[in-house]
Amino acid sequence: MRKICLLVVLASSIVAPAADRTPAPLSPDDAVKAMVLPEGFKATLVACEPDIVQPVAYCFDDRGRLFVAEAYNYGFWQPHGKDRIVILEDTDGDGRFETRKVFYDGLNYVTGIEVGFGGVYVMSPPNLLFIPDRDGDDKPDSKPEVLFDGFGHKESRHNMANGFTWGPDGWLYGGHGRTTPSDVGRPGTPANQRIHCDGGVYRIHPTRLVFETFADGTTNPWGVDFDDFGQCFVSNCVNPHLFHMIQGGHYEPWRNRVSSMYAYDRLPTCADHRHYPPGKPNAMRGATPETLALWQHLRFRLVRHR
Ligand SMILES: [Ca+2]
Ligand SMILES: [Ca+2]
Repeated sequence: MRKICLLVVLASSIVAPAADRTPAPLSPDDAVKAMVLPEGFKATLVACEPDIVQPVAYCFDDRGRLFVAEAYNYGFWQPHGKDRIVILEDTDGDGRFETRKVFYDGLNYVTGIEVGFGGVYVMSPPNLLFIPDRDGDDKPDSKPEVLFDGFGHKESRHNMANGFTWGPDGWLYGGHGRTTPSDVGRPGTPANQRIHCDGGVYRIHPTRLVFETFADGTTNPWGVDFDDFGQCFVSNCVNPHLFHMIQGGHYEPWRNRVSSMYAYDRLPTCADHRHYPPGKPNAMRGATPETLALWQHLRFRLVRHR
């Protein structure tokens, strides 16, 4: 069966100085044409600047519309941010999402979104928010509700909790990096009753509002999804890059993670992909690009290293 990848492609308006030998960015259409894909895959342009800027996460609602989180604050956490959630729609069905509306503006350091249960779930460390829109008019019914807090954001601008993906069990899943640990609970939860999370996969129950870790380990997983058999996979931003996650499992690399200190063994990557060629730790910083794509049903995330 022919598989079709939907890609969100951006083109930067920044023009490199004459002295800089870096080639100018491709136009969105040319960027799609330049992509090299596995056999049977096809890339099409869905949306581009100026309709979306700095997209950090996206999802589809039950009307086929595209919800995109724009990370204007990326790199500098601020108590009051400028991140946005925009809704794109392909009204004529030609594959280009040409209509755009801002659903919410003024969020801080958004790292994940998903729609469901009459609203939008947003990861915005230190908070996991729910922005209700139960009447479906694309206007928030109220200010964001803080479902959970305590997600780390001070130790690093990376490695934060992110998300989201609905699991086959109805829980909402997300990834969590190692160097920005969290102590999660409902607002007001005492410190000694919070759940520590320092890497791996977590999940929340959307109606009982329970948070729990699903698996420990990895380094900085961005992109959690399930195959047709309910098996969980993550794409990990740093080596190794792909893991098959089993509930309760502890995963490499350990990196002195307290939560996996007494594990009988730590599970390895399920891929033969290497971040660096053997014996050439800096080779990928040169001219050889390396690409890893994790197919995820209707979505996929692309991680590219140079
Ligand atoms: Ca269209
Ligand atoms: Ca509303």
